[in-house]
Amino acid sequence: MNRAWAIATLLLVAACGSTSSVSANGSDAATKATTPQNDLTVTAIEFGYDAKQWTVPAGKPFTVHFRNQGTIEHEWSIIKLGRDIHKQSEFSDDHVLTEVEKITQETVSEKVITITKPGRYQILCGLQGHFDAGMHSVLNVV
Ligand SMILES: [Cu+2]
Repeated sequence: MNRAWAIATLLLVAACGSTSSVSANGSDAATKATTPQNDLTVTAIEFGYDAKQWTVPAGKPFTVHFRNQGTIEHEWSIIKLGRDIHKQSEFSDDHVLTEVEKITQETVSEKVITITKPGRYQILCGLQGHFDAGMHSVLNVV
């Protein structure tokens, strides 16, 4: 009986071990993208962000740590639901729900944001030409 328990425990440990090794080889990023986070680190470069999507909880504050590792200014703007743009020329400040204002290279800006309404929000850099160059992602609020 004791021996059987010992084997069961070993199998459990082995199962946990294999789960974490799966995380290490890439599914961690995918999980992070779909599990609500209340602490986001976002990195910007020319011309894009380090993730295609992030997920945050609805109605609760989350903190964005916005890092610019590019060589020019960038920003992280959340677009109002239903106001997604498809090209830069459609963009105006009127589309912006809230944003981390533009920062220069090698700087970090932090902002605490609460979005009450769940949905799929477009994220973009509104600086001239950056959207058209591919600088946009998605924020899922769940
Ligand atoms: Cu930009």
